[in-house]
Amino acid sequence: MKITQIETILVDLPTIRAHKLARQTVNAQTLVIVRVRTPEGIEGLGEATTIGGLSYGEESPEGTKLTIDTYIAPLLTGADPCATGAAMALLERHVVANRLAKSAIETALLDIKGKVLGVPVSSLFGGAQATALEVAWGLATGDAAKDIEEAERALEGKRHRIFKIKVGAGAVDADVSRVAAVKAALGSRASVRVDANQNWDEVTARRAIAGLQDAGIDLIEQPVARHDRAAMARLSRLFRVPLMADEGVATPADAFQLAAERACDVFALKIAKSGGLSGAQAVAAIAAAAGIGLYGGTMLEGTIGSIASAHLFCALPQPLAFGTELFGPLLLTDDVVTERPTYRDFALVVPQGPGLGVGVDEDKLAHYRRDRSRSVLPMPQRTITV
Ligand code: MUC
Ligand code: MG
Repeated sequence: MKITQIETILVDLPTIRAHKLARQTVNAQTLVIVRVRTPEGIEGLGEATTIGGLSYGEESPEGTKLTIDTYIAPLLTGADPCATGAAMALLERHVVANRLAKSAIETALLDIKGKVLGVPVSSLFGGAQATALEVAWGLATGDAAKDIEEAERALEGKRHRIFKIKVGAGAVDADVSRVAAVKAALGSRASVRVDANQNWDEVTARRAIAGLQDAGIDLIEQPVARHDRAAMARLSRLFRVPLMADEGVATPADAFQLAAERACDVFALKIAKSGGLSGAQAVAAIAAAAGIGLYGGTMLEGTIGSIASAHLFCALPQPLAFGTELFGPLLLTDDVVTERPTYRDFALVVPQGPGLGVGVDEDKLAHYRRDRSRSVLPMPQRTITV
């Protein structure tokens, strides 16, 4: 079997509400959808998605498309799509970094391999150990009352009972009060965490974490700059509440350094950051060896990227002690797949079909692809409310 075509499509999808992070507000997500084809008619799907253009990570959606079209597609054309390790090693030799692009490609190859073997992608990583994964919701309205209202609705509908509040944009004391108000309203019915997305310096982080710990917050995500492992180490020694690295842990080498310096307690695992499922699996292995906890993170991907992550996460030998945040499909008003994911009893159900178990809805893809229309308005008659 050979790869004969690799197609990349930019897709713009609006979000259900503004999602306010420390450094950017997300009103729409741009997904790079990758379709890898073989002459036998087997197609593999992948997705590369980042947050806020170039304001969150080093790769933009447009740059990712260009990288795949110009450099990766010619390298892989003619290669065996089922030899996923060999294909990724070839990319590693010829393409430096560009991990979003590599993640989308590896996902598509694994989708083909799963379809050829008639097994779900999770089987290619040792087999699913869980059929569903607990999913947190990101509270990012920037307003305590609105956050509480959202959280109450999620609890009521058994959708989420873990909430991650975005902080770091405003004054530190106001952030702490806002988070404390949400935690006070939800009490022991929910786990409340925060993500500062690198936006505090160490002194500000010390002040914030002291207040957050007192308020009963369960996890502090990336309080300081991603490169500042020394500050992370000092902060994690100072406080009882666990510290999680997100932007600071992408590659296995990052994971090794953080583990060696014991600079955090938890890793946010993301296939996009690690250049694919195998890279994220290697990060997870380092976490297991070092006694570091795991959280299944997201780049706010749509269905394809979220389900790819779920296949790896459910197969990891070390359970995700802090759950996952694969809520991207719930934040988007619509998607380009035939079936959007099922969320029930606080968890995302991992599809059981061959490969990813996800198909493309050609009408929706035609509607949302950027080269057809620059509009990001949802298809009014077909929008699914999740
Ligand atoms: C991040 O840094 O965690 C994931 C969930 C969310 O609300 O924002 C993203 C990025
Ligand atoms: Mg984060």
